[in-house]
Amino acid sequence: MTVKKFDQYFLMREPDVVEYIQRKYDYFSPQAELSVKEIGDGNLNYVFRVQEDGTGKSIIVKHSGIETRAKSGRLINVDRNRIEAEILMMQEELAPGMVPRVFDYDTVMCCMIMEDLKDYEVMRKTLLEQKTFPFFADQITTFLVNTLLESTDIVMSHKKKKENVSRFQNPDLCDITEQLVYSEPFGNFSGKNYVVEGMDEFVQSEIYLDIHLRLEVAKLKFAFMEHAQALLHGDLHSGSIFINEQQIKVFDPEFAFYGPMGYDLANVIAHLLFAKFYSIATYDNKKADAFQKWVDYTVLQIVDLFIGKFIDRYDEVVTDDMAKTEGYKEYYLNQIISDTAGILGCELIRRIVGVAKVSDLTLIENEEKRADVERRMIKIAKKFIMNRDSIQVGRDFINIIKQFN
Ligand code: SR1
Ligand code: MG
Repeated sequence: MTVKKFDQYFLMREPDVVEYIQRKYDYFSPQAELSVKEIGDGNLNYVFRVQEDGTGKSIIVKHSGIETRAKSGRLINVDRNRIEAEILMMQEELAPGMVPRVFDYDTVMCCMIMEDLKDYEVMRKTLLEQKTFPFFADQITTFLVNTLLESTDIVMSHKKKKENVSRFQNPDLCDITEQLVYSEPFGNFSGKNYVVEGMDEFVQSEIYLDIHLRLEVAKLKFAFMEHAQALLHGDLHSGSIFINEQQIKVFDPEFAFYGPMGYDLANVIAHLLFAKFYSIATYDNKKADAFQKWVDYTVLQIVDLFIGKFIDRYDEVVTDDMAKTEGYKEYYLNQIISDTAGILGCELIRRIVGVAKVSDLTLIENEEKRADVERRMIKIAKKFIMNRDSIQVGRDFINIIKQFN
């Protein structure tokens, strides 16, 4: 029996993708003149835009390799593509219009065919251009509360929730997070961490030799691994959000799995702070000043709107009798905010010292200024980790951040 092309997995290049789309799907007429471009800028996958030249009609093909793009030698299960497609479809139900539409996914070729969001930009890029978005805090908190709370034992049938925990096991991508967020940045165990000149001693004394910090991060690491609280996006940084003046579209949930809710909230806040400190290191003008104030206000709003919406939604959707006990909702929420503060600290530190940097830092041209803001962010991060149990509302976050402005 002959195996036809696309009946067996291989890593596709641009010409294969056009052939694949025309052979497998009917989005375009058979005569359509199609062009294709690989536009992905992430660490893991290939993202192809296929466009009909005459009409401009286009779709996205997201394709997973068995190895990371960077050819790191790290093999990652291509099942992440299935997880991602299923999560996006579930999130569309819970937060309508806030994720890209998925048309299909192919478990053989490890591809997802999805809406092309040409009217949107990746949020990280817009933030580096000092653009502000007045509705962002409201939009992202709706997304977070709706997608997270509904997936918990508070709301779901406990049997169904346990099935979901199994269905969304994501061991390879969780392993990346366990190593790159919760281990390597605090001990440099593989010797791969690196920092800009002038940072070595500071990182040694403030991070690697700080045994109190390491203990708190160890607690956070095992909470991440053991606390199957909610179905997380799992990598909700500003590069996973498309944005324009009207709307956000959260994408790229390939790290999704059941973990502590604060993980997603923390990522959103951490990457706003990276943009703020990029601005501090790069510009000295009124626009930058306004941008930095907007970031602070947005962080404050995100925490407080999350709390408000969570409290309201909890009462609407709670099904478990014991979870209705007076005081339990507040107890549960306090834990989420404390987790958020601790994970926020880990995310800040890991992007500064670890291998997965962010362009908000690498694009700072003046190395002295970069080192200066990185030291300040490390100080902020440590405060969040060490004091997380007393951090409860938006103002508590801002009070720490403002100490190092
Ligand atoms: C090898 S992947 C490195 C990082 O990129 C992803 O976006 C995740 O944040 C991961 O930690
Ligand atoms: Mg990603």
